[in-house]
Amino acid sequence: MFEYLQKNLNKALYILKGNNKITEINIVETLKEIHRALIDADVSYKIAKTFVQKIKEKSIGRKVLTSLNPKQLIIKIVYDELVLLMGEKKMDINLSNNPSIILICGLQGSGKTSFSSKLAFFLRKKNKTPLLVAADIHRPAAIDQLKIMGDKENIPVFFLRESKSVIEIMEKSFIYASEKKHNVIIIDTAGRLSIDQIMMDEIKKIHQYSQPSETLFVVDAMTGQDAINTVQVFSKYLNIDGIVMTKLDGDSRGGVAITMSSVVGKPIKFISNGEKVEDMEIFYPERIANRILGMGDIISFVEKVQEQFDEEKTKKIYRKISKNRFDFEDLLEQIQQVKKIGSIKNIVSMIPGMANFFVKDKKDSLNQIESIILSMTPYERNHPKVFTDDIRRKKRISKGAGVTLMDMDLFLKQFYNISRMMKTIKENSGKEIIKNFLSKIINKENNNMH
Ligand SMILES: Nc1nc2c(ncn2[C@@H]2O[C@H](COP(=O)(O)OP(=O)(O)O)[C@@H](O)[C@H]2O)c(=O)[nH]1
Ligand SMILES: [Mg+2]
Repeated sequence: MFEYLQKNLNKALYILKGNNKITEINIVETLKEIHRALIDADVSYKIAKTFVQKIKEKSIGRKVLTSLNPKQLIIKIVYDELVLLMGEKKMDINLSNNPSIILICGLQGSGKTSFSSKLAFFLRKKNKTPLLVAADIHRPAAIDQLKIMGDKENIPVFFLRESKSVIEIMEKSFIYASEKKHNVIIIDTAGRLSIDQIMMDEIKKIHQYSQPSETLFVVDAMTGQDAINTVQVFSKYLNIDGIVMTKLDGDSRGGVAITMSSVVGKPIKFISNGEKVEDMEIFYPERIANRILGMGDIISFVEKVQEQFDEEKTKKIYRKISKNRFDFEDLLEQIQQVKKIGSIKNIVSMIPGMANFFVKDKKDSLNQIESIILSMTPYERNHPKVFTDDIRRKKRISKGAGVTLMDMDLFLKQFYNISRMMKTIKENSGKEIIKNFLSKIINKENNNMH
């Protein structure tokens, strides 16, 4: 979806590889490339310029911490700026009313009807009972389209084939919804080729009558900068609560998606990337920034892993962490849990680049860590510090595990880093700690690739 931007930003960041200091000189080239990557991805000139300026201000003169290299530091700065640009936090839709009425509007062909059925499908999975309402009175085929999509997923669709009054459709659909106890009503409206008076009058009438909890405006990402203009014009007439951006699977370059919310001041709430009913997701600025920077969707990955984790064991580990006693035995347990999930490669493939790493690195880092720990005595497993400055011990283990002394040192360094980090997050919940812990491990491995 954002591969294009991802590829070019990574190229830009590659310049810093191997440098151990950020200077005015080596950053200039990088910033120039970042600027170019943004423009190529259809980010407006003004935004690209400000973006690069901010990266520059934040990076020059910054001390690079010993555990980071300059490239990692810049990635972090770019990441933070991207998240800010995209609106920072994900914005939920308001579903607190019963029924919650969601009004879907947008130009013709933007994807309103498809999105309406996708949203209904999505909400039903969240235990809602949505009703789809066909309120496009201009194209008779619009009813059939919504009906076919609804029927396929067993989602009821309300329509009045003969009616030419949107108000009548509203009125009757609301009565129907209350009889059938639908707690969400999704209204699919008619679009036009461009925003005109007739369309606006009609949508305003629907809006006034239905008093929606949520008004969503659907835009086609493939229309590029025009998508931004359309939202700006529309929201002058009618206050919208959020934007749905569709067709991000097309050859859209993603720039519009990342800049939309800061330009128009309204959040993107959903994105759609295909024609199938499940091709839709909530817009999470942080996760998308992660994907764009090739760090993959680490949070989604971690959550997926976490779902499979044994709550009891998690609690136990939490207790150990809070007593500052996380040791190799615990790490081994974590690794074995991750492996228990089955095909780690499958989960790992959610992270671009990560899959590559696993294929390329035949040693398979998890197995390697596991064999290192298995080569330790129980005493050593419970006393991680015994290895500090004890080269004979380290040699013995590395021999037993069939790894080099360098691998062993790298592993110990990572482990001590993780333990140090854990101390600082003691206040968090157990879940958070495991989440952080895993993403740290994954990040580490990912960082090795850069
Ligand atoms: N590839 C792709 N096609 C989409 C997406 N959303 C909608 N479409 C297609 O775009 C066309 C117009 O969609 P439709 O929902 O009828 O738009 P409406 O006129 O706004 O109701 C249809 O052919 C859809 O299948 C998307 O995210 N990706
Ligand atoms: Mg339609």
